Amino acid sequence: MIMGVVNVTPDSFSDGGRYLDASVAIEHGLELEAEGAAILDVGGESTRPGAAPVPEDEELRRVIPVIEGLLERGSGVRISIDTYKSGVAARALAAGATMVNDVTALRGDPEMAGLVASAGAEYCLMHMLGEPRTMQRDPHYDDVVNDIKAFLAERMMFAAQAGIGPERILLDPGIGFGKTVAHNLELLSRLDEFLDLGRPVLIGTSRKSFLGRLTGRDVDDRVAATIATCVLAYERGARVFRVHDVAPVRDALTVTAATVSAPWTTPTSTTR
Ligand code: HH2
Repeated sequence: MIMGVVNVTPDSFSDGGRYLDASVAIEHGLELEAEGAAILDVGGESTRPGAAPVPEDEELRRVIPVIEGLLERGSGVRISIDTYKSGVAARALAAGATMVNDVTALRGDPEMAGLVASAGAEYCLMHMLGEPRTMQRDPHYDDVVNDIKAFLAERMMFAAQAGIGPERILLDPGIGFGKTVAHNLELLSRLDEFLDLGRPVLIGTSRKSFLGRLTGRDVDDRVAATIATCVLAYERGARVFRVHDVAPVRDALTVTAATVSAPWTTPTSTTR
């Protein structure tokens, strides 16, 4: 399943300012849907290291018209709201979103767990070390995979106690959120270990800076690098892919999925 990113922000690290206008963001979301996104993740606040916090009323002003507009224009896919604020999540769910993507894993707002529980929403539980302002300052783990697995397991228990059953949870190790390049690579390489937690794994590598560090490419030129990580993550068991470039990732994952899942069938005849 591909989750297409719809950032309604002036300052997101890769597409800040491009979709700040609601009508442009709606068009963009519909385009990602036509390219094969099964989920649209609408966000009104950047989480990049050092990003400025956005007041709730401004975040609402950015995201609610986009969610409403997508549905008015006939969007038929799931809509996820990328926020840690319960007030924003509540309005987004009322407007038609069905999933909350909260990078604080229920630690950012004490009202979030109760809201998600009572709304019956799906919930993406992501690992982040510290907070966006400081997370990239010398992050340390004893064992990056085991530490993050323990964190996600604890957060799943917390969610369950609040009434969010495990069947509604997606797990995300949080690529780039308080991680060095080496941490990100180890997480990808050992991604299959997260399957022990019994929930689908979501991965967000799209255009991220570790890909720039490895390839020397600017943020707009990291599609090939993003595809490499998605293909590898699929092979290691990830099933939800949060990306900006839906069409090329979809092609790559279609071929990957057809290749790794026996029995092999041929959708259309091919001669070479
Ligand atoms: N990455 C970003 C934002 N939200 N959510 C999840 N679950 N997983 C991620 O890896 C993830 C996320 C960062 O990407 P982007 O939205 O493009 O940038 P910004 O935070 O600057 O808006």
